[in-house]
Formats: sequence, structure tokens, C-alpha cells
Amino acid sequence: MSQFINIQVGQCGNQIGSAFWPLVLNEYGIQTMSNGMDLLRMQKDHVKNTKDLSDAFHSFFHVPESVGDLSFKTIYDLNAAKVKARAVLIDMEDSVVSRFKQGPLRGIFDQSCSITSYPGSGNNWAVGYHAHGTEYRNQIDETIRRVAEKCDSLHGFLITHSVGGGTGSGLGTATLSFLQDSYPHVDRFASCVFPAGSEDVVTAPYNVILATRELIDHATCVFPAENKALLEICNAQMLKRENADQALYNGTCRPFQDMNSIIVNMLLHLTSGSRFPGSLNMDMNELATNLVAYPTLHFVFSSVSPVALTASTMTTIPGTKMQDELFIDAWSRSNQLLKADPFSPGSVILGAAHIARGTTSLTDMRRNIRKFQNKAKFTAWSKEAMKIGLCCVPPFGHTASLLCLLNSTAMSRMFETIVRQFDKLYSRKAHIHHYLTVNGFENEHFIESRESTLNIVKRYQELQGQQPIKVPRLHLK
Ligand SMILES: Nc1nc2c(ncn2[C@@H]2O[C@H](COP(=O)(O)OP(=O)(O)OP(=O)(O)O)[C@@H](O)[C@H]2O)c(=O)[nH]1
Ligand SMILES: [Mg+2]
Repeated sequence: MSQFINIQVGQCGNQIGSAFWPLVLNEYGIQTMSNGMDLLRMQKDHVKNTKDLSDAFHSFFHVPESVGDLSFKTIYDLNAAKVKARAVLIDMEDSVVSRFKQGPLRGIFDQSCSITSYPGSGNNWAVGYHAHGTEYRNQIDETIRRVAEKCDSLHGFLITHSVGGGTGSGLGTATLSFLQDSYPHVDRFASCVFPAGSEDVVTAPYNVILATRELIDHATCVFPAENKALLEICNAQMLKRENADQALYNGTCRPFQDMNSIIVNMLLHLTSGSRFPGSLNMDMNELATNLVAYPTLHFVFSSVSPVALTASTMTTIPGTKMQDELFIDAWSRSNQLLKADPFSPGSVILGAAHIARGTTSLTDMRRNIRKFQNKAKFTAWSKEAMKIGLCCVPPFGHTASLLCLLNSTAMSRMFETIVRQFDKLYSRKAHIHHYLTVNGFENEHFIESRESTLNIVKRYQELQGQQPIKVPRLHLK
């Protein structure tokens, strides 16, 4: 069974982590709140063989060898068995990580696997990458090594962070490069929150462009999400609920909790084929090979259907969707974790994967893949090959669900926006002195990062304009 190490960096990365771990535990049928719910029994309603759940437990958790019985029911069982999450928590200010250390799940985190400091990276990529990257490299390397040594089949690193601030964006991408140095053959999957338009961090355009270059160079695959898109998904969900008072979702009331759960569901789906069995299993190591046709073009659109928010509300989401509806919703623009439309006019699909969990059959899949091939535009060489996966264990509280992953040239829109936002600030050299005074950072980094980002846009545009190659007839004499 493949194992993953979750590395959460900065405020956003750790807040995504705080949504991740309860949902993972619920998926394994383990109760995280003392509300008396027997989650294992509830999961049994949807999972044919509950042994599949316990067998997959090692993917995200280390269980001491002396523990034979893996049928854990509550968080107290885990604490008694000294089970630890395969997690590394990094933040250069300690408030979010402290909440973990005091929260109900504190027992499953190895306290020696968190790296914190004070007072953060001040929304400055250069401080996160150069100042903290240099100071904390050894500690980060050492902590990850200790967690990796407890894995017997380490498959990949999931790294979660935002790219708008200083720590997640700077130290998060520095950590990616450390991972590439130390574990060149282990996949690095980055789940990153990108700003979209109006931002709460003035220097975000600089942080984003500097982080983007690192993501281009060091990640195996990047799954970007934008807060604007996540918020719109949450709003739409709230409107569907019956209680009219709750209809207007206000992001500030439940800061980021539901938005982060959307990202978490995507990550759980993404790894499901490596954790659980299925009639057509798709392992994570097949993902990059099938989706990434050219080096560096590894930024992937993702959408999950049905949308499920926090663990506590998941069971109240309206009933099972019909199979075809799952596919239609997953292709819909309103379910995308990014604002850009992967099917926008002029764009082409370079690679696609559909991973279904639960009751979806191969016939359902084939019927819908044909529809997809008629709906989307492809290059001359990418239409026929569709990666599909069927995993028999559905997410908690559902009977079936679908993750759609698209490598579309429409991603260039996001990069064009990044460059435009950067140019707006940089043309006036506003705020750059904060970066230039950081040891190791030079003005060239701005220029080179902008070039890297524009190169990606150029590559996508070339592929969009690519004409089919005419293979000349062989004239045999
Ligand atoms: N989706 C989501 N976005 C978040 C969350 N927390 C912060 N953000 C966004 O992330 C960006 C700021 O990054 P942070 O993660 O707060 O910054 P940091 O990595 O802690 O870096 P510094 O605070 O500068 O040291 C802004 O665009 C926020 O809107 C979160 O929990 N979820
Ligand atoms: Mg912070």
C-alpha cells in the first residue's frame, strides 16, 4: 500500500491540514468528535469490505509494529495505540500549529515534526525562501527524513501552501526543492492556493510569480486552487440548503473551513487509487506519466463532484447523484477549483484523467468518456488516450463521486494574469526594497521568474496552434 507524507507550510497550508486530518480519519471510519456517531458503521453502509479501510490506514498513518488490530473506532483508540500521522507542520509563526497542538487531534501529531518560529515571513517570498530556507533547511531535511524512515513504501509528498504570502510561498517552494534534492524519485504533488484578483496581501503578485517559477522547476504536478473559485462553490452549496438564513454564505464567518475542505476532498480523491482497491485501479505514479505530456506543463485543473464541505455536514448533502450527473457536474465550470475555464474557446486538452469512487461502473465511465471526447477540443494526438480509474471505496458519506483532472492549455490564462499583476507593481518598482534587502535575493530573480512564467504561456500557445503532422506516404520502388 502506497504511503504519503503530508507537508503543510504557512498559515494556509496548515489550515488546509486542519481540514485534511479529520476528513481522512472519517474516511477510515474513525470518529474525531465525541458526538456518539459510529462512523465505521456508517462507512460500512457504503464500503463492501471494511478490511479495505484498515488495510489502507498505513497510507497516511504510522502504526507501531506491536499493534496488530487496526480496527480503530475513535481518536482515543489511536492515541492508546500511539498512531502518528505522516505529517510535517511548518510555519514561521506559531499560532495555527499551536492550535493543532491543543486541538482534539493533538495526539496523532508527533510534536517533534513541527517546525515553527516567530513572527512569520512578513508576506515576503524572499524572507521565506532565502532567510528561513537557509536557517531551517537542516531542521526541515532532518524532520522529513525521520518521517520518511517510518515509511516502507513512500510514494509521494503532498505539500499544501498558499503562494500569496511569505512562508507558504517562499519556504514552501524551498521545501519542494529540498525534496527534489533528497528524494529525486519520489513524486512531489503541490496543492497551492493562488490569489485571484482582489487580494488581501499587497505584495502577492511578487510572491506568486517567484513561487510559480519554483513550482515549474521542482514539482511533479501542481493542483492550483483559487479562493474566488472556492468561495463561489461554497456559496452555491449554501444556496442549495433549505435554511434561507444560511443562504448567503459569508466567508468571514467560517474562515476558510469549507473552502479548504474542497481542496482536501480533491486530495483524498487523488490518492484514493493508491490507497484502496478497485476494479480499474489508478495509482498516483501513473498520474504524471499520463497527464504531463511535456516537462514543466504540469499544472492541472481539478474538480470534484459531488461537492462536499466539512466532515460534520457531509452526511447531510442531498442524496446520491445519478452517474451521468456526476460527470456533467465535474466538467461544469462552477465545480472547478480555478476560475479559468478548462474548456474555454481556443484551448485544447493535453491530457485528462477521471477517477471515480464508489458505485461507478466501467460502462458508466466509458459512456461518459465518449461524451467528454465529443465535448472538449484536443490536440491531434491527445484525444484517444483518457486515463480512468475506478476505486471501490467512496468518500465518507457518499455512495459515488468523481474527480476530473485536466491538463488544458487554458491554464495559460492564469499565468497571463500572474504576469499582468506582477507588471503592475514592478513597473513602478513598488515594494521591491523589502525583497532586495534579503540576503541571497537579487533583482534578477524577479526578471527570471517573469520569464519562466511567460515561457509557460508561450508553450501552451504553441500547442494550441499546433497543426497535425502530415506523415508522407512511403513510395516503395
Ligand atoms: N483557501 C485558503 N486560503 C488561505 C487560508 N489562509 C490564508 N489564505 C490565503 O493565503 C494568502 C496568504 O498566505 P498565508 O498562508 O496566510 O501566508 P503564510 O504562508 O503564512 O506567510 P506569512 O504569513 O507571510 O509568513 C492570502 O491570499 C489568503 O487569502 C486558508 O486557510 N485557506
Ligand atoms: Mg503566516
